[in-house]
Amino acid sequence: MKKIEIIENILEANETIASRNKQLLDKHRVLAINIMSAPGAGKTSLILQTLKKLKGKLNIAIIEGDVASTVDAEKVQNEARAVVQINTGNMPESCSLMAAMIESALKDMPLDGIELLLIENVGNLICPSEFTLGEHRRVVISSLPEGDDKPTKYPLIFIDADAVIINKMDLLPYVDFDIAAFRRSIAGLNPKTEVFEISCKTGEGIERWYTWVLDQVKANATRR
Ligand SMILES: Nc1nc2c(ncn2[C@@H]2O[C@H](COP(=O)(O)OP(=O)(O)OP(=O)(O)O)[C@@H](O)[C@H]2O)c(=O)[nH]1
Ligand SMILES: [Mg+2]
Repeated sequence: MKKIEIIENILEANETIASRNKQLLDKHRVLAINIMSAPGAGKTSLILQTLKKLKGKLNIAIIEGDVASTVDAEKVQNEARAVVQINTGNMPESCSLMAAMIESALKDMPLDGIELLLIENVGNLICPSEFTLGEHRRVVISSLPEGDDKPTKYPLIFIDADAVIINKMDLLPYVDFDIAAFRRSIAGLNPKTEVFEISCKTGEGIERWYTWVLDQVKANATRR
C-alpha cells in the first residue's frame, strides 16, 4: 500500500523549506538578511542607502516582497546585482513572505556572484515573525512616527531580531517618541540585539549600520 504523507502544520512545512534555503545560501556563501517593519518604516530606503554605500565593496542581490506592484523593485534595480520581486497577492495568508517564495526566487539568482542578499519583507509587524525564510540575520525597523510602544504591542518580531533600527531620527523634534523608553523595552525583550538610531533621509547614524552589515558578511565568509 502506498503511504500518503500529509503536512498538517503550515509553519512546520515552512521551516523545512527555510532550512533548505539556508543550506543553499550557505553552499554559495551568501549571507541573507530579512528586513521587516510596518508599512512605510523605511525598508526600501534603508536598502537603497545600503546599496549605494556598499557598491564596489560587495555584490548585493535584493528580493522585494510586496502584496502588489513592482514599485520597490524598480527603485533598487539599478543599484543591485540582481533583483527579484515577489507579489504575495491580497490574501489573508499573504501578509508575509514565506520560505517557498524565497525558494522560487533563489532559482533566478546568480548565487555564485553575490555575497549579500537583502530581503525586504511585506510591511507587517505580525506575520513575518512567524515565517522564517532561511535567512541568517533578522532586522526590524521602527520609525519615529509609529510611536515608541511598538515593542510592547508587537513583542514577537523584536524578540528574535539580530538588529533593531530606529529610523527617521530627523523627525525627532516633531514627534513624541521616547528613545530611552523604546530602548528599555527592547532591552527587556531581547538584551543581545544591536540597536541603531538612523535617518535614511540625512544619513545620520547610518555608518554604524554599514559597518555591522560588513562585519556580518565577513563573519559568514570565514565561517567553517
Ligand atoms: N523623514 C524621513 N523620511 C523617511 C526616512 N526613511 C524613509 N522615509 C520616507 O518614508 C516613506 C516610506 O519609506 P520606504 O522606504 O518606502 O518604506 P518601506 O518600509 O519600504 O514601505 P513599504 O514597502 O510600503 O512597507 C518614504 O516617503 C520615504 O522617503 C527618514 O529617515 N526620514
Ligand atoms: Mg518598501
